[in-house]
Amino acid sequence: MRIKFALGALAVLMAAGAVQAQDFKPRIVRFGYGLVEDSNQGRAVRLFAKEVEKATGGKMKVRAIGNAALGSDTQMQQALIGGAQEMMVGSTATLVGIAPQMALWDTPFLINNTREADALLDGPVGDKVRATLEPKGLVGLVYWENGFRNLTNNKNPINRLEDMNGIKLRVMQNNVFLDSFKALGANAVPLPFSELFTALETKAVDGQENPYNTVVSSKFYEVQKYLTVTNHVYSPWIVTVSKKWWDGLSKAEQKVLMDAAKTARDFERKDTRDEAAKALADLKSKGMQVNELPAAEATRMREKLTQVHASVANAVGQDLWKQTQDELAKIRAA
Ligand code: TK8
Repeated sequence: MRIKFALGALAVLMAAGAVQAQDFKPRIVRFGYGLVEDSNQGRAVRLFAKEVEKATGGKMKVRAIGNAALGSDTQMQQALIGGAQEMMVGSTATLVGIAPQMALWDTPFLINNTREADALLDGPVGDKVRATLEPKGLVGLVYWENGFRNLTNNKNPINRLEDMNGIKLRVMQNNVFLDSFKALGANAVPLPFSELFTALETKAVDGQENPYNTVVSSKFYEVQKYLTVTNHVYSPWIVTVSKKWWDGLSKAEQKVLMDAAKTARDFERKDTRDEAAKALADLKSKGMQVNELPAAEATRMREKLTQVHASVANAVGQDLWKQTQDELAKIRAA
């Protein structure tokens, strides 16, 4: 009885072993990201790494490399396309030059809350935008949360729209962001994220805009005095894979990466939201002066920013724009 069981178990193990040996090759995955290790991005990449190693019995090893040590978002994107790096997570905004439909996610005030964000990004619209990367040499696996963006600066508190006048504001390297902040009267300067802290520290720029989490993890509170709650846009991150490398993987390996990216996504969104809920109090205690815009001024800002909607619709195509509005209406009614 005992021997029979042991033999049976052995046969099962051998069969599983045979499948595994064939499906998973020893591989090193260089996975780059822009934020520091102690950030929502870093924590999620480390979870992803663990999941992949577990699922492949240690065959696939993920090297999580943060702090833009492999380059800025745009440099890493090019490395993925060329096949010099396997994976990354970063902004969708810097992908617009490669896949114009990504500009959809830069639309100010498109998404009102995280429920809408998850449903839109994980639904047919998110899938359609993601798919536009493949012909460009990138495979977009899933969206993670960067978050709702808010303004910080070192010049003066923003209480009225006019307070934006002449503020030298770093924006992501993307026309929608450039146009949006020009429309608000700021002097918008596109810069890679990896150069941002130094630019703020040396006062090459006066301000920037990013979710609370990043203001905390990147220690922008050390070099920025004022924070204005604007929630002007919800930014996703996207986990991407070099298509050159992806195409050489077995179906089982591809599935492991996709599953791990999803598990890490669910963890990351919760982690980001928990952290964001505490971040404002944290930033105040670190000495930042925080203000909410008076409602009338928020409306004025919103009106200025929604002026860029027509050009986003043009850039991404009217069909996709309409599908997005329809999808959002459905999500809001649900
Ligand atoms: C990190 C960036 C960052 C983004 C930005 O590499 O550039 O401001 O919000 O999260 O992707």
